[in-house]
Amino acid sequence: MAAMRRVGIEYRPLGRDIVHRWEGNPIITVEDIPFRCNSVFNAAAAMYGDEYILLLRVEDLGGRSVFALARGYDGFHFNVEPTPAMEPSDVEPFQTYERRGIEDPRITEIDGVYYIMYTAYSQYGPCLALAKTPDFKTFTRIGIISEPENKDGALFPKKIGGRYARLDRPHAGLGNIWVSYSEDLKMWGDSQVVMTGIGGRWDCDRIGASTPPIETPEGWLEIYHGVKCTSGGPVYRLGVALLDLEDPSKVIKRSMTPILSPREYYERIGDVGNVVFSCGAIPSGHNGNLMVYYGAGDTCICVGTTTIDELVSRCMEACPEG
Ligand code: BMA
Repeated sequence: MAAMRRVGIEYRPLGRDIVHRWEGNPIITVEDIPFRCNSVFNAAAAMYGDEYILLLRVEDLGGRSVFALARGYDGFHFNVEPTPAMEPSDVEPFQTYERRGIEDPRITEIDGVYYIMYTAYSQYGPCLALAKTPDFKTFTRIGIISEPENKDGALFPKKIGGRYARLDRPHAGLGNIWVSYSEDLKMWGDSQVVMTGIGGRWDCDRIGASTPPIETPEGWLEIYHGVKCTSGGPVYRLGVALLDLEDPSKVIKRSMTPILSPREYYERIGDVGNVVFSCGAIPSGHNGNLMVYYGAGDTCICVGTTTIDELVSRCMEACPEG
């Protein structure tokens, strides 16, 4: 019988997820945001010195998203700054392409610069955009770096073959993960498909990069999200794959089963129910622990822990199509 735990007066199974929810979840809700807003979800994550940084997607009361900064020292407790760190720009060309908000940031550090790849949303559809900060105090935009439709951009933490590399997801309808390269972070190309969802499985309808890739001796470890459309609506889960270090268009292995699925009430119920969606994970300590931050139900932020070894071993499952 599955492990049981007491929640109110009910007992419910803990489930068998590979990412272990923190019992204090959710860690950030709308009550923790110092300004009025609708919801908070899908945070980028990074270490800055000994500070844990989360860049939160906060949806304002009108439905447009901005980014707010949260700081903490243990990875579980955070204080959110009083005003947004980034809002849709009033400077062109960003103004035109961010008119409907900025969404789903991912942070990657390269040589002391923290790059923030995010979705710029406008009436023209979602595009990828890039900004940078040296200190999480000042933020400078670099460019709108894709045509629509593209989202789920995640920059690799080092150059590959002398060029910057990113995972992205062109063509929302098809929803596959691609890799693209750039000499200067502004002009991107040489794009190749990396992974597609697998028919009939948990990720069959759409997939996209979630966290920026993590380098391991076995390959780039990528936590990605997969969508299965059901008669009750889409279900968003997290999975994991290992990509070739020299040529990340090659999938070495991927897990056939999710590492995290919506089960708890805060994942099942929200503005969009049945969603766990990560934009950032932080390796913690020297024993391969990984803090996985994720938005739940498009309404709050949660954290789960796992280890890099555990995720890598999940990728060693047989993968007939991968
Ligand atoms: C995706 C993105 C995410 C969101 C998810 C579930 O397309 O827009 O920001 O969390 O849908 O609604």
